[in-house]
Amino acid sequence: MKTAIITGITGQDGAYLAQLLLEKQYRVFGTYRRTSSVNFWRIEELGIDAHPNLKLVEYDLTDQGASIALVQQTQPDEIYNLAAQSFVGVSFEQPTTTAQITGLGALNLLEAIRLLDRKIRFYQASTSEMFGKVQAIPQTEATPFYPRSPYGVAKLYAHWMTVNYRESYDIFGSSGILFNHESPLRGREFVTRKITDGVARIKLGKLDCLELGNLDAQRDWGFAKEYVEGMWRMLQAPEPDTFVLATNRTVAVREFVRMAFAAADVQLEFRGEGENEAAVDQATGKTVVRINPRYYRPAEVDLLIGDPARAKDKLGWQPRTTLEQLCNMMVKADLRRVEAGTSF
Ligand code: NDP
Ligand code: GDR
Repeated sequence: MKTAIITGITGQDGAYLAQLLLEKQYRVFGTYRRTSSVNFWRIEELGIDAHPNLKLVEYDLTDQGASIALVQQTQPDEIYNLAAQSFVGVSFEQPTTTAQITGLGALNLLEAIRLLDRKIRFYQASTSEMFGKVQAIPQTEATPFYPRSPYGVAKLYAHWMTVNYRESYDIFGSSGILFNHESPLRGREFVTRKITDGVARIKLGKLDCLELGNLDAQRDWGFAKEYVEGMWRMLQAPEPDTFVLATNRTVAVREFVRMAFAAADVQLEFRGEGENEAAVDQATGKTVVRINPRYYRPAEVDLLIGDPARAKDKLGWQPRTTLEQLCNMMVKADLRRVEAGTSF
């Protein structure tokens, strides 16, 4: 039986990855932070919270001693470092905290591996945000980085430390440069889930109008459940490496808005430009989306589109769910939750 540590099990990817590893008969140590109220709704929704092979461990990534103790006490074969301050918008307001968690946090685990057991395989959750102001289209493992947020800069540090520990100490450290991936378990602050949750509330009469920021940003959105499978495959490969996981399709936020409302049988018409842009329900004439500049970012990533050819070739990984299917799945889940009054 293999043993894995998943940092950030209370997050979207941590929950899906735990589900996958439990299905594969792993013993899983999932780490969560001490908070004043528990935050296990995702693993509860997946029905794995009471699984006999899942142990929840209190842990903060910023604590070096705790990182060493965690590795010493659990003796893992694999560590998946998914914990992060992962919200780009907040990273502009809390750059130091973001650097400590998202950047240095990864180093704490790499150090624990270097000091305790160099055979442990390590996955670092890197991100397309490292491409930022993109230097090539589509982006591949060879595209130069140009991060545009404190989050992107912190992730780039963690990415290079993973590569450095691979080269310096022969540690099996792999870095997955994952493009945006979404699901019904996505946090409500991220734009896709904010939109699908908003659509559900508007449809059920609980909200009049959804406020968003930059509708022109283009993202390459995939389904999170498929992306965690790619993480696992990276750690089963013969050699540690860096891989892009993406769909190779890019869509503007505005189009996702249109798609999500359509999934609830609401057809939109967009009017106006810039801060005055708004979307109107064609059937009722009501404004259901308007711009609030408070959601603009000081520096934006305008366009992301990834080429996952290397992952397909070396890992046999490829995305299967289309954005339309994903969007439908998220809207349906949010309609169910809002109706039942159980939305997180
Ligand atoms: P989430 O924001 O949903 O989850 C992040 C997790 O990190 C949560 O469990 C959170 O705990 C935990 N965490 C935050 N700070 C600490 C800390 N100091 N110590 C321990 N745990 C902490 O992210 P996702 O699941 O969406 O993403 C997983 C990883 O992949 C992240 O590193 C993210 O940056 C990266 N990534 C995500 C992509 C995406 O599109 N989803 C794309 C590319 C990379 P708590 O619940 O207590 O806040
Ligand atoms: P991103 O995701 O920054 O790409 O980071 P997010 O969903 O927050 O934003 C995507 C794009 O939508 C625009 N946008 C808005 N974003 C939010 N959150 N709220 C709004 O109201 C809004 N209106 C427009 C943003 O400006 C942006 O251009 C995510 C995170 O999961 C990271 O951790 C991960 O590394 C990257 O994806 C890949």
